[in-house]
Amino acid sequence: MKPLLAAGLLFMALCAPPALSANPATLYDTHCQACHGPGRMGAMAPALLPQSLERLRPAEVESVIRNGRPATQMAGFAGTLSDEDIRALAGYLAVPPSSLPDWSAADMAASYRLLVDPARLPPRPVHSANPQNLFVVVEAGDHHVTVLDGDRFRPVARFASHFALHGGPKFSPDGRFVYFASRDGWVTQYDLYSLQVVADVRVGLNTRNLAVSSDGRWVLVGNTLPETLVLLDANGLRPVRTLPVRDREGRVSRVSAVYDAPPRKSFVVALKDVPELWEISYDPAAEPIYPGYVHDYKMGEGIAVPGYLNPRVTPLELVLDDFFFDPSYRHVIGASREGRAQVINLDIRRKVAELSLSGMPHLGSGITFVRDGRRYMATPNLKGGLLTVVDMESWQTVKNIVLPGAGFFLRSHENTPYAWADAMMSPRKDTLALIDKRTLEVARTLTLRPGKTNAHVEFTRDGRYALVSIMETPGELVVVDATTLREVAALPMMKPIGKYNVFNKVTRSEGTSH
Ligand code: DHE
Repeated sequence: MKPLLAAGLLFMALCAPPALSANPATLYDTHCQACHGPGRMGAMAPALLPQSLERLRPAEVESVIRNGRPATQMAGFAGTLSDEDIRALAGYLAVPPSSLPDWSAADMAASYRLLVDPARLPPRPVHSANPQNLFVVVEAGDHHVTVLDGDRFRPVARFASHFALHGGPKFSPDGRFVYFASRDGWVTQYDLYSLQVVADVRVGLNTRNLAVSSDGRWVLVGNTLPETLVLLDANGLRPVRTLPVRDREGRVSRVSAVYDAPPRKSFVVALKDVPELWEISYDPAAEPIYPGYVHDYKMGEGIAVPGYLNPRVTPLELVLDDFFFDPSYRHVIGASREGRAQVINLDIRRKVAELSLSGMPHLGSGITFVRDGRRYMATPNLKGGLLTVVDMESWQTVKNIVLPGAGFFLRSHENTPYAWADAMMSPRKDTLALIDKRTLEVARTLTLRPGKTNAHVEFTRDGRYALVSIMETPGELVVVDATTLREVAALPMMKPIGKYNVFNKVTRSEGTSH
């Protein structure tokens, strides 16, 4: 090239206006839609709506677009998109779409997959592990689930799950089936006898959690987008009914949490945006008319009795972010994340006490235990680094136990004197505290893998071993003798989050979440 021409081209390049960033909606359609779906509603990859991304900081969203996500199919776009485009795309994803996304009965039906006819499932397990001492381990690192033999600590099966399972998977009363919910609204039924997925359905765009009825007939799923409760047939997951979540004035609300209350034969539902607590009876003999307010939902065919599969409402002063039952299931202990907590009697349907729980209680991880003949509950705190212990008769706080740091989860078992708490939200994320349930003191601390997140404990059915997640990618599942605290096994896993023992769950051990 002639020197003059080269200089001219260089001059033109230097003077040219910077490349304009493309329209972010067009960028989305070109680069993201194939995996993340039209309208950002999710397809083979997760939904990219603000509700789905609220746990990520804007800088993290940019970083994922730029660099991709390890161990997933999300590739980095650093070589394809300019910095401005990446910033514009991240900004676009943070804004709700112009038309409100919905998830209709037709969308649900279109997503439904029955992979095996429940009538053709084998009558007995196809594996040799004790079906009552299996663990289900959720691995968030590469979105898989491991089924683990709880006697031999060996994997029995491993399968790909939907993106971002959240909350505890729930079991059928006999422990044969396990049900998972993903943050993106997918619900999966898995058979622990034949080790296969039975059915799969997307019930919403953003889901809170699910509960399974104690008679094994129903699965109730609480959504935050759209604001609905979806009732599924537990045997094959066919959608039965969608309840819009609205209060008496018609204001819509996201669901905070739904749990099963076995002795009451009902689901109890806390709402995030309106101060109401709902109880939905699945007892066919439920009283047809409840005193007080009953939503009139014009039930579907064959469900004419308003008391059956129909919400009855307890009006509250405060919304509830999460809750916990007492062992009789007559009381709900509910808290807003700001730490205002209340005890609600489900029979007389009103608040009977207030609790002082400072910080940000995480009641879903609460446990109960008996000490000197009295029952106590203990709940971790997402802020403060305190474990609050409450007397369940007087509803007084008896102690705030200082932990190494703020944590998420608490676990114990009838056969161990210790409750194990993590400090995963703090700089001491590698430290577990073992609280003596007799003295309410931290008896000792335990660090299995220094510098790594040591969190979420679950016991074998006999309480002899504690299984701890090393929540890293790659991470490990470490098995510890609950008496000697010696490590007895370690299994490589991809960021194991929660693990759930069939027996402890179906028998509703006092030391585990329900
Ligand atoms: Fe969870 C359970 C709410 C963030 C892992 N979490 C629950 C439950 C609720 C809840 C209401 C009980 C439902 C159930 O088990 O059926 N979680 C919330 C939040 O409000 C919060 C703080 C913010 C949010 O993003 O929703 C939150 N949770 C997280 C996480 O960041 C965790 C650590 C990692 C993740 O996978 O998202 C997390 N939550 C868990 C786990 C359980 C859970 C592992 C089940 C615990 C159990 O042992 O039963």
